[in-house]
Amino acid sequence: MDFKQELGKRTEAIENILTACTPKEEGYQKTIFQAMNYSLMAGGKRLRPMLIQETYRLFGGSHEAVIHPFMAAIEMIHTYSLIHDDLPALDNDEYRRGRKTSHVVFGEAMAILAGDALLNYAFETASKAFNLAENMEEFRGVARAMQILSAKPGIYGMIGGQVVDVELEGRPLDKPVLDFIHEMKTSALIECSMMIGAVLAGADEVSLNKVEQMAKNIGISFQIQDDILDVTSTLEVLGKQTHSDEKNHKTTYVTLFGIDGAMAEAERFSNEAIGLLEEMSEEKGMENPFLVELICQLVHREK
Ligand code: GRG
Repeated sequence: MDFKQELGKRTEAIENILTACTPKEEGYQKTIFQAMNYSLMAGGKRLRPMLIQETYRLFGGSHEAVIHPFMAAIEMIHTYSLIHDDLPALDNDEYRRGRKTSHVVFGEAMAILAGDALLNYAFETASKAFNLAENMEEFRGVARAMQILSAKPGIYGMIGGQVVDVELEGRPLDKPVLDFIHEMKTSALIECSMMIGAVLAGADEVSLNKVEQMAKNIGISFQIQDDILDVTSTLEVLGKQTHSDEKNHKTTYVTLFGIDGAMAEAERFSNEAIGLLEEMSEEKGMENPFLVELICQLVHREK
């Protein structure tokens, strides 16, 4: 398998799914559509929709049309979180995905609304999957996926983590609190993606718990690597400003353990995830070599 080529193909297919869901930029409220599309279609790795798809394939899902609304929806939720996180009241960042941030281009009020709009439109989009379900079992899977989509980005997931992150900013944190923030802020959307892929493919509860655990480890590893890149990379490569954690006086794995220590921890969490994936694959007699490689590559990514 040529991983880079496969990654390119999948990313392009996701771009097409997203494009098909974008609102037309017309009417009196045209500005909100422009602001939504500006951030949503600005590139990005498209990791979360890819994880929905690859987990669906891992569990032998065979009616991919039903996952497309969820793939678009999770990227909309992720994009809303980035728009809001970049606002002056939060990180006050000027660049994201290689472009000026939403509030710089459209003004703060419109950026707030664009984030709100993407969150709402995500559910409007995901709910279209009900119309695509071909039988009762799939319909129930869509209902379960909707529950996961509404819970994981919320107060017991991404928002919960963000609250603690904001409240404790500037104060030294210990590892348990930092892990809590990572698990909620970052892992929650990864868990959300992989669990949605699994339930839509008909995975049982035991498998779903394992998927959640695996995704938690991927998320923590992903966040540690994000914090390393904040110190070691550049605006040109990342498409966003670096040294943002230093600017915001944030404790990270890098401040706690240094770059090498953080790297070792990122690899440890990643290996834990791969171990769980291999265990599950063996038990169920299923495989997805692309997913294994994707998880491996995330720890060594450059952006
Ligand atoms: C709702 C304000 C608000 C915040 C929620 C997720 C989040 C909390 C804020 C976004 C900023 C941030 C540092 C999130 C942690 C997860 C993370 C590393 C996001 C970046 O995701 P990538 O690298 O981005 O997948 P692309 O642009 O590639 O999609």
